[in-house]
Amino acid sequence: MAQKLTGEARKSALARLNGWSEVAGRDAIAKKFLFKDFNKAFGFMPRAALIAEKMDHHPEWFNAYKTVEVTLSTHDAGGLTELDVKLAEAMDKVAAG
Ligand code: H2B
Repeated sequence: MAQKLTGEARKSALARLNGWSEVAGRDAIAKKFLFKDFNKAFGFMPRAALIAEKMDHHPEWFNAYKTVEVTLSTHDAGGLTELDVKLAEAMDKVAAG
């Protein structure tokens, strides 16, 4: 099972990410993706979902109009792991087109 990220490994993993921040009060990261319109936001979701399913690592997310708010945490580990960082990077790539 993935290990919780701590210390230097956690610092460097978080430094790799763009626009993601640590969530207050829980060991998770979050990002609010802002798209041009609903079509782009909703188009992002199935593409990201297929990657998440392939990784067997799933986001918590919420769509409203052209925003998609994503929270990532590894439930099995009770906190942030490398899996969350990998999924965050993959989502950034999908969002960039
Ligand atoms: N997604 C996330 N975000 N955290 C997990 O711990 C997790 C998951 N565990 N997706 C997976 C599924 C696990 O429940 C299955 C059985 O592999």
